[in-house]
Amino acid sequence: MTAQRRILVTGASGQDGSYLIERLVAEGSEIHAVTREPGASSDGTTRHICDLGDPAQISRLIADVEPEVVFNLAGISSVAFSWQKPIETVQVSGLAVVALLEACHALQERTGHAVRVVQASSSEIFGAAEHSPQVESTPIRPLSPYGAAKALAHNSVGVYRARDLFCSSAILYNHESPRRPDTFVTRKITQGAARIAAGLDRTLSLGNLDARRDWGWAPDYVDAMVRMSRADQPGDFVIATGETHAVRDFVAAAFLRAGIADWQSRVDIDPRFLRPADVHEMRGDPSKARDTLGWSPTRTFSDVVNAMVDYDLALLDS
Ligand code: F7E
Repeated sequence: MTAQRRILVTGASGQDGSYLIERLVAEGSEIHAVTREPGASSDGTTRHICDLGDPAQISRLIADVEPEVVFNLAGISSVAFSWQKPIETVQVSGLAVVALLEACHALQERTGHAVRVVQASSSEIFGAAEHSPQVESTPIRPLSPYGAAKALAHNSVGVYRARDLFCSSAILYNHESPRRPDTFVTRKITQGAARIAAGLDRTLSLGNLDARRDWGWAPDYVDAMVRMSRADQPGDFVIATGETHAVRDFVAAAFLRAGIADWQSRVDIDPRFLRPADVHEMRGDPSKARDTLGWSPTRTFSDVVNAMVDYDLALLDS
């Protein structure tokens, strides 16, 4: 894999954006980091503010920066939140991607230099999938506003690929790390378990414990997207571990790591955390990524749980 020169990363302040930028800066690339609001600039990047709700701002940004590679990691990433803000979700996670692809295509036409785009797609596009595991050709049937927005983006990547833009979709399954916000179930659980172990809280309130997810390690998924940006051919790639666990398995493993064997007495179900519709099981088959990109996950489910719990215990200690 060879490093590219000028790279633009949207969603720079998120979990994946932060891991990606650290890696690309270490490789010596010129990084343009895009965020919605002004904030401290990460070392070694040029910071840009862009409102993804405004297609004109997106085209101006691409025309000004003239990137060789774009990683689009921005948008609303919480499925739960997308039920409260469905229109905003479609704007920033769907329509904004069309604007971005159009701007990259226009840049390529104007300069004659190829532009590569990697879109952070999602397993939520498969929603009501009839079969597990899902593969790249599994029918797209979203069940949430988030999934519908991501499906628009995903399909648009296919449209622009047919227009000779090198653009790829990483169909990312759930991927976690200590940088995950606690609006997602994994971090909520690991923080909750650590707080209960430290005597700060008595119980943790959750929603659907039966949902099964294919949980991987976020830096691995960032590595897959880098590989996609440097591959010979663009395409769609399922990025997953191929294994699922129920939310209750995550709870049990996290509490045990925090030193609490009887998690049942510490967890209650609060209907506020149930969703109008929730995909029961998502499991991806990453064979294409393994065979084409040489990618495979480096951490198991237990590794992920333990790393997150250990981080949250240490955080409370300090
Ligand atoms: O929920 C259940 C919830 O919010 C996982 C995003 O990265 O992955 C992520 O979306 C499961 C669901 O992630 C609570 O009902 C139970 O079944 O951590 P989550 P998600 O919705 O799967 C996909 C692939 C993405 O693309 C998204 O960007 O856990 N659950 N109790 C709960 N979930 C939350 N958030 N909070 C609870 O209290």
